Order: sequence, then C-alpha cells, then structure tokens
Amino acid sequence: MTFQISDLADFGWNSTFTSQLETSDLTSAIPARVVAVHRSGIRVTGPAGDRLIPPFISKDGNDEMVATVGDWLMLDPQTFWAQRLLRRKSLFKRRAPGTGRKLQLIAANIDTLFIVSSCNQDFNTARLERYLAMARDADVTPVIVLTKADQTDTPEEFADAAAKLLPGLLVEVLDARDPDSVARLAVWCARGQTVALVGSSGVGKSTLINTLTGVDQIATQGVREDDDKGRHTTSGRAFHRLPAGGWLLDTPGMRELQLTEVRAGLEEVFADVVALANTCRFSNCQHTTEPGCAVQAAIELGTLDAERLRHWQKLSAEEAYNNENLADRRARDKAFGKMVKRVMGDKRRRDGG
Ligand SMILES: Nc1nc2c(ncn2[C@@H]2O[C@H](COP(=O)(O)OP(=O)(O)OP(=O)(O)O)[C@@H](O)[C@H]2O)c(=O)[nH]1
Ligand SMILES: [Mg+2]
Ligand SMILES: [Zn+2]
Repeated sequence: MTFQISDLADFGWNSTFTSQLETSDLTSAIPARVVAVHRSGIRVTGPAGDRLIPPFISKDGNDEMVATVGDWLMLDPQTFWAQRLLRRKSLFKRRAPGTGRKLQLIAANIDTLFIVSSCNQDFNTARLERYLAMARDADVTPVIVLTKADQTDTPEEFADAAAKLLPGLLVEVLDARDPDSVARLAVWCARGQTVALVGSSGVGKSTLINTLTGVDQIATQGVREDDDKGRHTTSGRAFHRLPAGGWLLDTPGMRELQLTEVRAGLEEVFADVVALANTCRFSNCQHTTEPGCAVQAAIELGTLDAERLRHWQKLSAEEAYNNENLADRRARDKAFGKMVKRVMGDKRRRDGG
C-alpha cells in the first residue's frame, strides 16, 4: 500500500514532515499519526485507517525517542509496525515528580497553543508569561485568547496589557460562546494545523472547543452544574476534528501541564532582563542593593519596569523549585524540621521546661 502526501494534511501533516521523507518511504512505508499511547500499544490514524500497533521502541535509547500523542510514525505497510519516528516540530514534556524524575512526553507536533484567559479577575500577566515561556520552550507558536469579552466594557485594555508581554504577540479577544467571534481563530485551525489549549479552570476552554468544533461534545462548567450525578468528566478523546480542517489536541497531560523545565523559555521571554543581569558587577548579584547592579540601574533610568523584574524573579524561583530534585527537597525539609526541633528545645530549656 502506498500513500498520497496530499491526503496527509487531513491528519495534520505539513511541510516539516515532508522534508524528512526518503525516496524509499514513498513505496515502503506509511505515515501514521499517534492519537493515544497505551501500555499495550499505540493507537494511530492516517490514510491507512485507524489501528492499534505495538509500542514503538527506538534503538538509540534516548528517552525522548518514545512515541507520544501527536507524533508521526512511519509504519511498515505489511505488518504496520512502526519503523521510524519523524523529527518533531514541537514537543511538550515534563519531569515526573519523584526521585527518578522520569521524562514524560505530553504531546508532539502542536503548531499553535491557545493560551486562554478571560477579561476578568482571571487575567494575570504573570500567569500568561508562564504559559508563554512554556510555549517557547516547546517550540509552539503562542496565541493569547481572552474570553468573556462580552463581560467587560474595556476589552481593549486587557488586550493591550497582554500584547505588551512579548513583541509581536498575537492576542484575540472574543466571546467563546459566539461562533462569529471565535471565527477569528480560524487561521490557526486550517488543514494541516494542530492546536492545543491551556488556561485556568473556568476561563472557557471547553466552551471554546465546543464552538470551534461546532459540536457540543465537551462538558462545560454550565453542564457540570446541571448534572446531578456529580462531576462531569471532560471527554476522553484526545483529538478533535475542526471544521476548518485542522485538529485540536486535548489530552489530560496538556491540561495538567505545570511550569517545569522552562528555563530556556523564560530566558527568551525575559531576554531584556537576562541581558541586563549578565552585565551586573557580581555574577551572583541578587539585583537588590548590590553595587554595580545593571538591573537596578535600568529601573532607576526607567528603561526596565520594576514589576517585570519581580515577575522574572518569581518565575525563575518557581522554575528552580519545580526542577529541584525531590530528594534534595526532602533533605532540606528534614534539615528544617531538625532546626525547628532544636530551636524549640533551646526555648524550652531557657523557659525552664
Ligand atoms: N459570557 C461568557 N461566558 C463564557 C465565555 N466563555 C466561557 N463562558 C462561561 O464560563 C463558564 C466556564 O466555561 P468552561 O468552558 O467550562 O471553562 P473551562 O476552561 O473549560 O473550565 P475547566 O474545564 O474547569 O478547566 C461556563 O459557564 C461558560 O458558559 C465567554 O466568552 N463569555
Ligand atoms: Mg473544561
Ligand atoms: Zn544585579
């Protein structure tokens, strides 16, 4: 069996992958896209249909060379076994919590990440920066989507504040329930494109998915409230077909993505601050009251916003904490416990107890 490259775009294939094909692939292999990974095998889809294939084990032992949702595999046309994993355009991954800190691959080959927030108290530039760093780290194009435009008199103020976070950042303000409004996202949802969403609870992700797909297939908060059987779990399917021809990837892993391993992304989003920090007199400068601190100098000059420095420090600290080995953390907590006990003991002795 052979395939037509033109049929592949229906499954999110784009030129990134065509460039990786070898002449022999055109007759001796079939591309298939991973839609789910189970312990027993991989569920794939593509021009050759849907099927469950054996797990893909790469020969080079690299822990990133494991198939994850969104990956493209080249299958043997007779046995349908995966022969090769195509190089990814993007990859969301995280370190599992625990001492081993095993690498977990969340999703591959997402083209656009819709970072969803709303025009209300959920709007928080520090959180948006965190998601932007995550997108950068994964090599995915971020688009800020601000929902509930209908619930504010000043949607442009929210849009402006978001747009300031990165030069050239794309921001869309809309009513997630209104198809005409959501149509603004269509350019990213076209054939050959894969999108994913992140954002806090209640910002309208499910509402947006329903409007984008044109089908009421995802439980929204409203539905959940009406459901007297209790919690309404969001549907288990990872891939949703979009009428514009693209795919929307919605996995539990994406939903739970935390800020981990985003140092590179953070450094890009805060490139100006990092550049300044590199010119401080002391390499271990904390940018508070040290002499020769280029960061404080810039704040005084008004070329750097003090808030921006605060965000950078907060996110860097959080990132460092997330990446700290759990064993180190336990050791530190234990040392802290001992210190508390000692201090309490000293106090009791002093008090004559
Ligand atoms: N007025 C208005 N309401 C919205 C909009 N977007 C979402 N909502 C409402 O906000 C509530 C929460 O929306 P959901 O789509 O369930 O939010 P979610 O992001 O999926 O939340 P989780 O599943 O908990 O993560 C629902 O009652 C929606 O109808 C919007 O643009 N305008
Ligand atoms: Mg939801
Ligand atoms: Zn400094």
